[in-house]
Amino acid sequence: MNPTITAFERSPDRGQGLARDMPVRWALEEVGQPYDVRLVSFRAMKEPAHLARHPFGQIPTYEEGDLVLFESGAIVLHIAERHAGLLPDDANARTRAIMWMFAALDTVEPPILELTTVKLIEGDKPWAKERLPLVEHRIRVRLGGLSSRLGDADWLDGAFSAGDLLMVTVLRRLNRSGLLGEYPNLSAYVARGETRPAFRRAFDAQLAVFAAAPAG
Ligand code: GTB
Repeated sequence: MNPTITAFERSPDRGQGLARDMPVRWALEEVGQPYDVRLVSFRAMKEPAHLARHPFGQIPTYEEGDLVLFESGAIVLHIAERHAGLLPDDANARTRAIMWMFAALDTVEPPILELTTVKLIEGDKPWAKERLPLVEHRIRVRLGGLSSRLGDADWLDGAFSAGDLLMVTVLRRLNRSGLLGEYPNLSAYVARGETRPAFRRAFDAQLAVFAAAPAG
């Protein structure tokens, strides 16, 4: 039986692939695992049936038999551990790939999420203009470190891994900010991820959901 994931019935990103079902879809596509999708509205996410799967009433969730998971990073790790293709066989290299998964979500993403907050949620606050450069500086510090480490390599540590999948997912949030363009190797890294056939299939699938959603 295919696993079932949940995704927005109508994603606020209008199909840009920025919602967190995207890394889960991408991981499933990379390993060739077909999946089903249950679409949920913002209201349904806060109802008991969904809260039983996700204590915070969010997407994505992942159901596979008796196993119910939330947290996109944990779901990607589960997929990577159960299938070949997203984690190296060598034990040390495998641990390093998992380290990069944490680095993406724990170290690189937080200031990037702050940028969304300051622009979209706090944009009308009198202090937002002053806060923006501080947040951008914190992002540049992270991008600088990542850019130096990546150098002219294709991927973070040898072959493409779940670490790259999450890092590219996180960096894509900067696509419209102009910040990524200051680091040509990181722009190329994201583009490399986005041209993977599995990424394209995942992206097209979530875009098709948005395209089919009633206008709102
Ligand atoms: N840490 C959790 C994970 O990685 O799974 C975070 C899950 C999460 O933030 N889910 C969001 C959600 O369900 C959707 S992805 N929000 C509804 C709620 O909390 O009520 C976050 C997201 C939302 C919108 C955009 N966008 O419009 O660009 C991008 C990302």
